[in-house]
Amino acid sequence: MTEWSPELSKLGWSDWFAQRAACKPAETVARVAAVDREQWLLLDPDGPFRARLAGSFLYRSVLPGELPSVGDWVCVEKQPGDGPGVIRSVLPRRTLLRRRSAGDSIDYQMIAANLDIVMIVQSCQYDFNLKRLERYLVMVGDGGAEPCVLLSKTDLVDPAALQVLQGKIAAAGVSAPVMTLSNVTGDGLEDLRQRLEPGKTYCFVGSSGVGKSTLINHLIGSEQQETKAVSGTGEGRHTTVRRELVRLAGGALVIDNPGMREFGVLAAEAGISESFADIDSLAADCRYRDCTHTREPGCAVRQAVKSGEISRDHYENFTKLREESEFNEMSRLEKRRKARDFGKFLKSAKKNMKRK
Ligand SMILES: Nc1nc2c(ncn2[C@@H]2O[C@H](COP(=O)(O)OP(=O)(O)OP(=O)(O)O)[C@@H](O)[C@H]2O)c(=O)[nH]1
Ligand SMILES: [Mg+2]
Ligand SMILES: [Zn+2]
Repeated sequence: MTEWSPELSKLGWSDWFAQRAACKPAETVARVAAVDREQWLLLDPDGPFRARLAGSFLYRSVLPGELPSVGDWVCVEKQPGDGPGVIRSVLPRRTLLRRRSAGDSIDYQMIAANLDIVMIVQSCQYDFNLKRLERYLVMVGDGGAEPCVLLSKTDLVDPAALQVLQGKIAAAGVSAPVMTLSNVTGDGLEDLRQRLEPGKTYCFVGSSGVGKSTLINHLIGSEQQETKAVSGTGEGRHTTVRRELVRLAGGALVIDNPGMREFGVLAAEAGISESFADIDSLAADCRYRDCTHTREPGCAVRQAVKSGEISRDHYENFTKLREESEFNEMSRLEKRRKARDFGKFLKSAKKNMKRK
Protein backbone atom coordinates (compact mmCIF):
# COMPACT_ATOMS: atom_id res chain seq x y z
CA MET A 1 0.00 0.00 0.00
CA THR A 2 1.12 3.55 -0.72
CA GLU A 3 2.68 5.55 2.08
CA TRP A 4 0.27 8.26 3.19
CA SER A 5 1.55 11.57 4.43
CA PRO A 6 0.54 12.03 8.08
CA GLU A 7 -0.29 15.58 7.05
CA LEU A 8 -3.30 14.21 5.19
CA SER A 9 -5.12 13.47 8.43
CA LYS A 10 -5.20 17.21 9.09
CA LEU A 11 -7.46 17.41 6.04
CA GLY A 12 -9.77 14.67 7.36
CA TRP A 13 -8.00 11.63 5.90
CA SER A 14 -8.26 8.38 7.84
CA ASP A 15 -7.67 4.63 7.51
CA TRP A 16 -11.16 4.29 6.13
CA PHE A 17 -10.05 6.16 3.00
CA ALA A 18 -6.57 4.64 2.95
CA GLN A 19 -8.15 1.18 2.70
CA ARG A 20 -10.27 2.23 -0.26
CA ALA A 21 -7.96 4.51 -2.23
CA ALA A 22 -6.89 3.04 -5.55
CA CYS A 23 -4.81 5.84 -7.04
CA LYS A 24 -2.38 5.05 -9.88
CA PRO A 25 1.34 5.62 -9.34
CA ALA A 26 1.30 9.05 -11.04
CA GLU A 27 -1.62 10.19 -8.88
CA THR A 28 -1.89 11.54 -5.34
CA VAL A 29 -4.92 12.13 -3.14
CA ALA A 30 -6.39 15.54 -2.46
CA ARG A 31 -9.62 16.87 -0.97
CA VAL A 32 -12.15 19.03 -2.79
CA ALA A 33 -12.44 22.43 -1.09
CA ALA A 34 -14.67 24.15 -3.66
CA VAL A 35 -16.25 23.61 -7.05
CA ASP A 36 -16.60 26.46 -9.47
CA ARG A 37 -18.26 25.35 -12.68
CA GLU A 38 -15.56 23.43 -14.53
CA GLN A 39 -12.83 24.18 -12.00
CA TRP A 40 -12.13 22.29 -8.80
CA LEU A 41 -10.17 23.74 -5.91
CA LEU A 42 -8.27 20.95 -4.18
CA LEU A 43 -6.31 20.78 -0.95
CA ASP A 44 -3.40 18.52 -0.17
CA PRO A 45 -0.56 18.78 2.34
CA ASP A 46 1.24 21.20 -0.02
CA GLY A 47 -1.69 23.61 -0.04
CA PRO A 48 -4.54 24.53 -2.38
CA PHE A 49 -4.38 24.04 -6.14
CA ARG A 50 -6.68 24.06 -9.15
CA ALA A 51 -7.75 20.99 -11.02
CA ARG A 52 -10.04 19.89 -13.81
CA LEU A 53 -11.79 16.62 -14.58
CA ALA A 54 -10.05 13.96 -16.62
CA GLY A 55 -11.54 13.32 -20.05
CA SER A 56 -12.72 9.90 -18.89
CA PHE A 57 -15.40 11.62 -16.79
CA LEU A 58 -16.81 13.04 -20.01
CA TYR A 59 -17.08 9.68 -21.74
CA ARG A 60 -18.43 7.68 -18.86
CA SER A 61 -22.02 8.62 -18.26
CA VAL A 62 -21.77 9.98 -14.76
CA LEU A 63 -24.73 11.33 -12.85
CA PRO A 64 -24.20 14.84 -11.47
CA GLY A 65 -24.15 13.33 -7.98
CA GLU A 66 -21.12 11.25 -8.89
CA LEU A 67 -18.94 14.21 -9.83
CA PRO A 68 -16.43 15.29 -7.20
CA SER A 69 -18.19 17.47 -4.60
CA VAL A 70 -16.93 19.58 -1.74
CA GLY A 71 -15.45 17.27 0.88
CA ASP A 72 -14.72 14.46 -1.58
CA TRP A 73 -11.33 12.79 -1.76
CA VAL A 74 -10.00 12.37 -5.29
CA CYS A 75 -7.05 10.80 -7.08
CA VAL A 76 -5.39 13.61 -8.99
CA GLU A 77 -2.45 13.88 -11.32
CA LYS A 78 -0.67 17.08 -10.38
CA GLN A 79 1.01 19.02 -13.15
CA PRO A 80 4.44 20.56 -12.93
CA GLY A 81 4.32 24.33 -12.56
CA ASP A 82 1.01 26.13 -12.41
CA GLY A 83 -1.01 23.84 -14.69
CA PRO A 84 -4.28 22.54 -13.26
CA GLY A 85 -4.17 19.02 -11.88
CA VAL A 86 -6.24 16.31 -13.53
CA ILE A 87 -8.83 14.56 -11.39
CA ARG A 88 -8.88 10.89 -12.38
CA SER A 89 -11.30 9.38 -9.87
CA VAL A 90 -13.37 9.98 -6.75
CA LEU A 91 -12.86 7.84 -3.65
CA PRO A 92 -15.87 6.17 -2.01
CA ARG A 93 -17.77 8.50 0.31
CA ARG A 94 -17.80 7.63 4.00
CA THR A 95 -20.81 9.88 4.60
CA LEU A 96 -22.63 12.41 2.50
CA LEU A 97 -25.32 15.02 2.51
CA ARG A 98 -27.57 15.16 -0.48
CA ARG A 99 -31.08 16.00 -1.43
CA ARG A 100 -33.41 14.81 -4.09
CA SER A 101 -33.31 16.97 -7.18
CA ALA A 102 -36.45 18.99 -7.69
CA GLY A 103 -38.91 17.27 -9.97
CA ASP A 104 -36.75 14.20 -10.34
CA SER A 105 -37.09 11.25 -8.03
CA ILE A 106 -33.98 9.32 -9.08
CA ASP A 107 -31.23 11.87 -9.23
CA TYR A 108 -29.69 13.44 -6.18
CA GLN A 109 -27.96 16.70 -5.70
CA MET A 110 -24.83 16.49 -3.62
CA ILE A 111 -24.37 19.03 -0.89
CA ALA A 112 -21.09 17.77 0.53
CA ALA A 113 -19.21 14.54 1.20
CA ASN A 114 -17.29 12.95 4.04
CA LEU A 115 -18.79 14.97 6.86
CA ASP A 116 -18.46 14.05 10.50
CA ILE A 117 -21.04 16.48 11.83
CA VAL A 118 -23.79 18.46 10.13
CA MET A 119 -24.68 21.62 12.04
CA ILE A 120 -28.33 22.39 11.36
CA VAL A 121 -28.70 26.09 12.03
CA GLN A 122 -32.07 27.67 12.73
CA SER A 123 -32.53 31.22 13.88
CA CYS A 124 -34.61 31.71 17.04
CA GLN A 125 -36.55 34.44 15.33
CA TYR A 126 -38.67 33.93 12.19
CA ASP A 127 -36.80 30.89 10.99
CA PHE A 128 -37.43 28.28 13.68
CA ASN A 129 -39.55 25.44 12.32
CA LEU A 130 -39.77 22.01 13.86
CA LYS A 131 -40.97 20.19 10.74
CA ARG A 132 -38.12 21.60 8.71
CA LEU A 133 -35.70 20.66 11.46
CA GLU A 134 -37.02 17.11 11.36
CA ARG A 135 -36.55 16.98 7.61
CA TYR A 136 -32.96 18.09 7.99
CA LEU A 137 -32.42 15.43 10.65
CA VAL A 138 -33.71 12.74 8.31
CA MET A 139 -31.51 14.02 5.51
CA VAL A 140 -28.44 13.95 7.75
CA GLY A 141 -29.29 10.50 9.09
CA ASP A 142 -29.71 9.14 5.56
CA GLY A 143 -26.21 10.24 4.65
CA GLY A 144 -24.59 8.76 7.73
CA ALA A 145 -23.23 11.91 9.41
CA GLU A 146 -24.02 13.05 12.96
CA PRO A 147 -26.45 15.94 13.34
CA CYS A 148 -26.15 18.83 15.77
CA VAL A 149 -28.80 21.52 16.13
CA LEU A 150 -27.70 25.13 16.51
CA LEU A 151 -30.23 27.78 17.51
CA SER A 152 -28.78 31.09 16.35
CA LYS A 153 -29.50 34.78 16.99
CA THR A 154 -30.42 34.14 20.62
CA ASP A 155 -29.90 37.87 21.21
CA LEU A 156 -33.19 38.51 19.41
CA VAL A 157 -35.37 36.55 21.83
CA ASP A 158 -35.70 36.60 25.59
CA PRO A 159 -34.47 33.62 27.62
CA ALA A 160 -38.02 32.38 28.23
CA ALA A 161 -38.74 32.26 24.48
CA LEU A 162 -35.50 30.41 23.91
CA GLN A 163 -36.53 27.85 26.52
CA VAL A 164 -39.83 27.35 24.75
CA LEU A 165 -37.97 26.50 21.53
CA GLN A 166 -35.64 24.11 23.35
CA GLY A 167 -38.68 22.53 24.96
CA LYS A 168 -40.31 22.01 21.57
CA ILE A 169 -37.20 20.31 20.25
CA ALA A 170 -36.99 18.05 23.29
CA ALA A 171 -40.70 17.24 23.11
CA ALA A 172 -40.29 16.18 19.49
CA GLY A 173 -37.85 13.52 20.68
CA VAL A 174 -34.83 14.98 18.95
CA SER A 175 -31.81 13.19 20.36
CA ALA A 176 -29.18 15.31 18.61
CA PRO A 177 -27.30 17.80 20.76
CA VAL A 178 -28.85 21.27 20.75
CA MET A 179 -26.60 24.30 21.08
CA THR A 180 -27.43 27.99 21.20
CA LEU A 181 -25.50 30.89 19.78
CA SER A 182 -25.49 34.61 19.29
CA ASN A 183 -22.98 36.10 16.91
CA VAL A 184 -23.82 39.51 18.39
CA THR A 185 -23.22 38.87 22.09
CA GLY A 186 -20.86 35.95 21.54
CA ASP A 187 -22.97 33.72 23.81
CA GLY A 188 -22.35 30.08 22.99
CA LEU A 189 -19.44 30.81 20.68
CA GLU A 190 -16.80 29.44 23.04
CA ASP A 191 -18.87 26.30 23.70
CA LEU A 192 -19.06 25.67 20.01
CA ARG A 193 -15.38 26.35 19.44
CA GLN A 194 -14.56 23.81 22.17
CA ARG A 195 -16.66 21.21 20.44
CA LEU A 196 -14.88 21.43 17.10
CA GLU A 197 -12.29 18.68 16.89
CA PRO A 198 -9.18 18.90 14.72
CA GLY A 199 -9.31 16.80 11.55
CA LYS A 200 -13.10 16.48 11.72
CA THR A 201 -15.39 17.97 9.10
CA TYR A 202 -18.38 20.13 10.07
CA CYS A 203 -20.94 21.17 7.50
CA PHE A 204 -23.20 24.15 8.30
CA VAL A 205 -26.66 24.13 6.74
CA GLY A 206 -29.81 26.18 7.27
CA SER A 207 -31.93 28.94 5.78
CA SER A 208 -30.43 32.00 4.21
CA GLY A 209 -29.66 34.70 6.77
CA VAL A 210 -29.51 32.57 9.93
CA GLY A 211 -25.88 33.60 10.49
CA LYS A 212 -23.82 30.66 9.20
CA SER A 213 -21.14 32.76 7.49
CA THR A 214 -21.00 35.27 10.34
CA LEU A 215 -20.35 32.39 12.70
CA ILE A 216 -17.71 30.84 10.47
CA ASN A 217 -16.05 34.26 10.19
CA HIS A 218 -15.89 34.39 13.98
CA LEU A 219 -14.37 30.94 14.03
CA ILE A 220 -11.83 31.91 11.36
CA GLY A 221 -11.34 35.29 12.97
CA SER A 222 -11.56 37.17 9.71
CA GLU A 223 -14.03 38.30 7.11
CA GLN A 224 -13.35 35.49 4.71
CA GLN A 225 -16.93 34.35 4.19
CA GLU A 226 -19.13 37.07 2.83
CA THR A 227 -22.14 37.77 4.99
CA LYS A 228 -25.38 39.44 4.23
CA ALA A 229 -26.72 42.51 5.91
CA VAL A 230 -30.44 41.92 6.14
CA SER A 231 -31.35 45.49 5.37
CA GLY A 232 -34.68 46.63 4.06
CA THR A 233 -33.01 48.34 1.15
CA GLY A 234 -31.24 45.21 0.00
CA GLU A 235 -27.93 47.04 0.19
CA GLY A 236 -24.84 45.09 1.05
CA ARG A 237 -26.38 41.69 0.66
CA HIS A 238 -23.65 39.11 0.68
CA THR A 239 -25.40 35.84 0.57
CA THR A 240 -23.06 32.91 0.29
CA VAL A 241 -23.06 31.68 -3.29
CA ARG A 242 -20.67 28.84 -3.15
CA ARG A 243 -19.85 26.08 -0.80
CA GLU A 244 -16.35 26.02 0.58
CA LEU A 245 -14.32 23.91 2.92
CA VAL A 246 -12.04 25.89 5.22
CA ARG A 247 -9.51 24.72 7.79
CA LEU A 248 -9.67 26.58 11.11
CA ALA A 249 -6.58 27.43 13.11
CA GLY A 250 -7.74 24.91 15.72
CA GLY A 251 -7.62 22.18 13.07
CA ALA A 252 -11.33 21.57 12.45
CA LEU A 253 -12.59 21.64 8.88
CA VAL A 254 -15.76 23.62 8.25
CA ILE A 255 -17.98 23.88 5.21
CA ASP A 256 -20.13 26.95 4.71
CA ASN A 257 -23.20 26.54 2.55
CA PRO A 258 -25.49 28.86 0.68
CA GLY A 259 -28.76 29.14 2.59
CA MET A 260 -32.28 28.03 1.85
CA ARG A 261 -31.97 28.38 -1.89
CA GLU A 262 -30.04 25.15 -1.66
CA PHE A 263 -32.55 23.35 0.46
CA GLY A 264 -35.61 23.99 -1.48
CA VAL A 265 -38.75 25.87 -1.81
CA LEU A 266 -40.97 23.04 -0.74
CA ALA A 267 -39.67 22.89 2.80
CA ALA A 268 -40.06 26.63 3.05
CA GLU A 269 -43.59 26.55 1.73
CA ALA A 270 -44.54 23.79 4.14
CA GLY A 271 -42.98 25.73 6.99
CA ILE A 272 -44.92 28.79 6.02
CA SER A 273 -48.31 27.16 6.00
CA GLU A 274 -47.68 25.44 9.33
CA SER A 275 -46.77 28.53 11.29
CA PHE A 276 -49.35 30.59 9.45
CA ALA A 277 -52.38 28.34 9.51
CA ASP A 278 -54.53 31.34 10.48
CA ILE A 279 -53.48 33.23 7.36
CA ASP A 280 -54.02 30.13 5.29
CA SER A 281 -57.60 29.73 6.44
CA LEU A 282 -58.37 33.42 5.98
CA ALA A 283 -56.98 33.18 2.45
CA ALA A 284 -59.93 30.98 1.52
CA ASP A 285 -62.07 34.14 1.70
CA CYS A 286 -59.85 36.26 -0.56
CA ARG A 287 -61.51 37.27 -3.80
CA TYR A 288 -58.72 35.82 -5.94
CA ARG A 289 -57.59 32.29 -5.50
CA ASP A 290 -53.91 33.20 -6.12
CA CYS A 291 -54.10 36.28 -3.89
CA THR A 292 -50.67 37.24 -2.56
CA HIS A 293 -52.30 39.28 0.26
CA THR A 294 -50.24 42.31 -0.67
CA ARG A 295 -52.27 44.58 -2.98
CA GLU A 296 -55.22 42.64 -4.38
CA PRO A 297 -58.72 44.00 -3.85
CA GLY A 298 -60.97 41.87 -1.70
CA CYS A 299 -58.11 40.42 0.33
CA ALA A 300 -59.45 38.83 3.50
CA VAL A 301 -55.98 38.64 5.07
CA ARG A 302 -55.28 42.36 4.83
CA GLN A 303 -58.81 43.01 6.03
CA ALA A 304 -58.05 40.89 9.12
CA VAL A 305 -54.88 42.89 9.74
CA LYS A 306 -56.84 46.11 9.46
CA SER A 307 -59.49 44.95 11.90
CA GLY A 308 -56.84 43.69 14.32
CA GLU A 309 -57.94 40.07 14.04
CA ILE A 310 -54.33 39.15 13.22
CA SER A 311 -51.33 41.20 14.27
CA ARG A 312 -49.36 43.29 11.83
CA ASP A 313 -46.11 41.68 13.00
CA HIS A 314 -47.44 38.23 12.25
CA TYR A 315 -48.59 39.36 8.81
CA GLU A 316 -45.19 40.92 8.11
CA ASN A 317 -43.37 37.77 9.14
CA PHE A 318 -45.54 35.93 6.71
CA THR A 319 -44.78 38.21 3.76
CA LYS A 320 -41.09 38.26 4.62
CA LEU A 321 -40.82 34.47 4.65
CA ARG A 322 -42.89 34.16 1.53
CA GLU A 323 -40.61 36.56 -0.31
CA GLU A 324 -37.67 34.50 0.76
CA SER A 325 -39.20 31.36 -0.66
CA GLU A 326 -40.10 33.12 -3.89
CA PHE A 327 -36.48 34.08 -4.11
CA ASN A 328 -35.68 30.40 -3.67
CA GLU A 329 -37.98 29.43 -6.47
CA MET A 330 -36.18 31.85 -8.76
CA SER A 331 -32.84 30.42 -7.81
CA ARG A 332 -34.04 26.97 -8.69
CA LEU A 333 -34.75 28.14 -12.22
CA GLU A 334 -31.31 29.68 -12.28
CA LYS A 335 -29.87 26.38 -11.22
CA ARG A 336 -31.64 24.56 -14.00
CA ARG A 337 -30.09 27.03 -16.43
CA LYS A 338 -26.69 26.32 -14.89
CA ALA A 339 -27.18 22.60 -15.34
CA ARG A 340 -27.87 23.28 -18.99
CA ASP A 341 -24.67 25.32 -19.21
CA PHE A 342 -22.78 22.42 -17.72
CA GLY A 343 -24.22 20.14 -20.41
CA LYS A 344 -22.96 22.57 -23.04
CA PHE A 345 -19.58 22.67 -21.37
CA LEU A 346 -19.31 18.89 -21.51
CA LYS A 347 -20.27 18.91 -25.18
CA SER A 348 -17.72 21.53 -26.15
CA ALA A 349 -15.05 19.86 -24.05
CA LYS A 350 -15.68 16.61 -25.92
CA LYS A 351 -15.41 18.46 -29.23
CA ASN A 352 -12.12 20.06 -28.21
CA MET A 353 -10.71 16.71 -27.24
CA LYS A 354 -11.57 15.23 -30.61
CA ARG A 355 -9.84 18.11 -32.35
CA LYS A 356 -6.59 17.45 -30.50
N1 LIG B 1 -29.10 39.75 15.69
C1 LIG B 1 -28.24 38.90 15.12
N2 LIG B 1 -27.90 39.04 13.83
C2 LIG B 1 -27.03 38.15 13.30
C3 LIG B 1 -26.47 37.10 14.05
N3 LIG B 1 -25.66 36.38 13.25
C4 LIG B 1 -25.72 36.95 12.03
N4 LIG B 1 -26.53 38.03 12.06
C5 LIG B 1 -26.86 38.90 10.92
O1 LIG B 1 -27.69 38.17 10.03
C6 LIG B 1 -27.39 38.51 8.69
C7 LIG B 1 -27.14 37.26 7.86
O2 LIG B 1 -25.97 36.60 8.33
P1 LIG B 1 -25.13 35.61 7.41
O3 LIG B 1 -24.02 35.11 8.27
O4 LIG B 1 -24.79 36.20 6.11
O5 LIG B 1 -26.18 34.46 7.17
P2 LIG B 1 -25.97 33.10 6.33
O6 LIG B 1 -26.62 32.03 7.13
O7 LIG B 1 -24.54 32.91 5.98
O8 LIG B 1 -26.83 33.40 5.02
P3 LIG B 1 -26.63 32.76 3.55
O9 LIG B 1 -25.20 32.90 3.18
O10 LIG B 1 -27.57 33.58 2.70
O11 LIG B 1 -27.08 31.33 3.65
C8 LIG B 1 -26.20 39.47 8.77
O12 LIG B 1 -26.70 40.78 8.66
C9 LIG B 1 -25.63 39.24 10.11
O13 LIG B 1 -24.98 40.38 10.61
C10 LIG B 1 -26.84 36.99 15.44
O14 LIG B 1 -26.40 36.11 16.19
N5 LIG B 1 -27.73 37.91 15.91
MG1 LIG C 1 -23.60 32.69 4.22
ZN1 LIG D 1 -55.50 37.86 0.13
